[in-house]
Amino acid sequence: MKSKQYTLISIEGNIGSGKSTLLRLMQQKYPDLRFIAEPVNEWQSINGDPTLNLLGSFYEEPSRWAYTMQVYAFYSRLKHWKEVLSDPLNPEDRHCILSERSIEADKEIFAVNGHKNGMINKLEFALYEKFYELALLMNCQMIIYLQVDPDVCFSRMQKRARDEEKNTISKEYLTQIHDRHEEWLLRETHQNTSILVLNGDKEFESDLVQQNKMFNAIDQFLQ
Ligand code: DGT
Repeated sequence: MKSKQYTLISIEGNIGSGKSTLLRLMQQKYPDLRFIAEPVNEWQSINGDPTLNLLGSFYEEPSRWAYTMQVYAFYSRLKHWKEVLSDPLNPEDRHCILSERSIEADKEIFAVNGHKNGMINKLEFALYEKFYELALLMNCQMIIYLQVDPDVCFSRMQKRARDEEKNTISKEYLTQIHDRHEEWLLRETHQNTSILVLNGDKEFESDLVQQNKMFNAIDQFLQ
C-alpha cells in the first residue's frame, strides 16, 4: 500500500512530548499536506461505547490488555491510512501525508517495550509480528522525532490530565518509552528513511522564537 504518489511522514516522540501540538501547528503552516490524527478517541470508546475503553483497560491491567491494545492500534491505524490513501489527490496538493505516530512506532516502541517488560508474552509477540509483516510496506519515508526529556513529558502529561493516564503512567514507564524511541530512531541504519531530530524540551506552542527555530528545520527537511 506504499503509494508512489505520496511520501509518508510521521511525527514520533514520547507520550506528552507535544506531537499533537506540532501536528496542529504544521496543519496551519502547510495546508497542502494531508494529515492523519491519532485515533486515541477510538481506543477510549470502541464502537462509540465509553464502557468499552481499551486504553483505560490497558493502563489498569497492562499484562491482560497489552496484546489486545497492539492488535487494535494496528487495525485502527491501518484503517485510517487506507482511507487517506484511497482519497484522490488534488493536483495542487503536496504529495505528502503526515501522521501522528505510525504502525512502525507501535511495533518498535509499544510492542517491543511490552515484550521487554513481560506485558506481552513470547507467543503474543510472535503473533503480533505476523500482523506487522503485512504492514511493512506502509513504513514512513520521513520521520520527525520530537525528542523530549521524560521528566518534561511527565509534567506535560500531568497538566493535560487525560483520565486513563493521570494515575497510571509513571515516570519509569515514560523513561522506558523514551529509551525505545532512542534505540529505534538514533540507531545508525535506517534504510530509505530520513530522520529529523527536533528538541522539544522548551515550550514551543506559545514561544514563537522557539517555534520559528523548529519550523526552519522542518522547512529544510521537507524540501
Ligand atoms: P503528545 O501530543 O505528544 O502529548 O502525544 P499523546 O500522548 O497525545 O499521544 P501518544 O501517541 O503519545 O499516545 C496517546 C496514548 O495512547 C498514550 O497513553 C500512549 C498510548 N498509545 C499510543 N500508541 C500505543 C500503542 O501502540 N500501544 C499502547 N499500549 N499504547 C499506545
